[in-house]
Amino acid sequence: MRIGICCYPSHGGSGVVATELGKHLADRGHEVAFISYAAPLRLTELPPRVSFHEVEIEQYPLLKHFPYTLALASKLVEVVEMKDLDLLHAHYAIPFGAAALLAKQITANRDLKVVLTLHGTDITLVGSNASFRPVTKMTIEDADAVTVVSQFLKEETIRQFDVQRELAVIYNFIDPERHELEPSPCIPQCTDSSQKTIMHISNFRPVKRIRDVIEIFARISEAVDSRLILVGDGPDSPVAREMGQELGVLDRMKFVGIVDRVASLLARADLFLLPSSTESFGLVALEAMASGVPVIASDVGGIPEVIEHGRTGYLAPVGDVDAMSTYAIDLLQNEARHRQFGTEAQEQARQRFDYRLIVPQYEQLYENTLQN
Ligand code: GMT
Repeated sequence: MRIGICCYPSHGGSGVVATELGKHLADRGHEVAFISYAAPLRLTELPPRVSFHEVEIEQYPLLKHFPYTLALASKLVEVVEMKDLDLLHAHYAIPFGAAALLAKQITANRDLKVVLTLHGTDITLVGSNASFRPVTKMTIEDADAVTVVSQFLKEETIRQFDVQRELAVIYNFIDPERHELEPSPCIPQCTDSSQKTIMHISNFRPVKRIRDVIEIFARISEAVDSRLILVGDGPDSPVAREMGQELGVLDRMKFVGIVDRVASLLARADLFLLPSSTESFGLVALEAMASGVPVIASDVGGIPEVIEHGRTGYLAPVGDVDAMSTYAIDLLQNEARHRQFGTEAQEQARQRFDYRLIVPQYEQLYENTLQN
């Protein structure tokens, strides 16, 4: 098949899933064209059968806000025709799903199919915003096939948009071999092996509840000699610093910034924190599990479909930093249980979310869609 993929190129989960999916599809013999305003973070090289097409953004004095969706749709048309694409797979409803449908209309002489994957905030936050709602709903209804990354997101999409159509649940995935790496040498503080390493990876948006991450860490560090490694960057990065200063733990916090390959960092972690206010799946939690790291997370959204409470990590209500820190300390102080959780987490990640199980589900969906 010849497949066009459009996604956010930044370090968000939707871009990671889209990029890894495209690379695996190319490995399996398909032609894959990525279309975005920058090369996706995890597309560090162009493997065979993979191409990248940049949407150029030019500023005109007349246009206060550059109409990116239209520029993207035009680029999609160009790539569809140049590469003779069979389908476009849009990751995130806004603006990719809408732009892909526009490209389909423009190339009506072809039988181009549009597959849309909803990742979470495109439904729970952005898509349900009144300024996008009708477009999001139309995008979900008019795509040739729609996938969602969890059962939770399926129910939430039906609830919020009252859509009648089929939504296929296809989970996020990992490549187990990637998680057998040597620990990264890029965290010098981690060489002190007596200290426990707590890790958080995100885009530091309010939905990640960075304050809770620091609060939980402050409580852990009162009971256990530990450090907090923060990976990623975003609007709430300064909040993390302020809170660390306020709670007197800033000297035990290390900001690593944006990293394209997180597996070698996770290999250094003893515990992963994900206290988000909503999370449709929680790809980073799955990546932590694949590295054998137990996760303490909010009992919200699709997270319980990934983390098994009391076996691969612990879940607590959103904002319950008391419970989350008690669970964290309990695990860190009980070596046998910690080891057992880590082993179970790694096994479950491999048994349920290996890319070899998940990528064929997308392939099958593409084939069914093209046949219809
Ligand atoms: O988590 C983020 O803030 C990034 C966001 C995105 O769209 O890039 O991630 C969403 O998609 C991921 C991949 O499907 C999911 O694993 C994340 O749970 C989801 N984030 C939220 O729902 C907050």
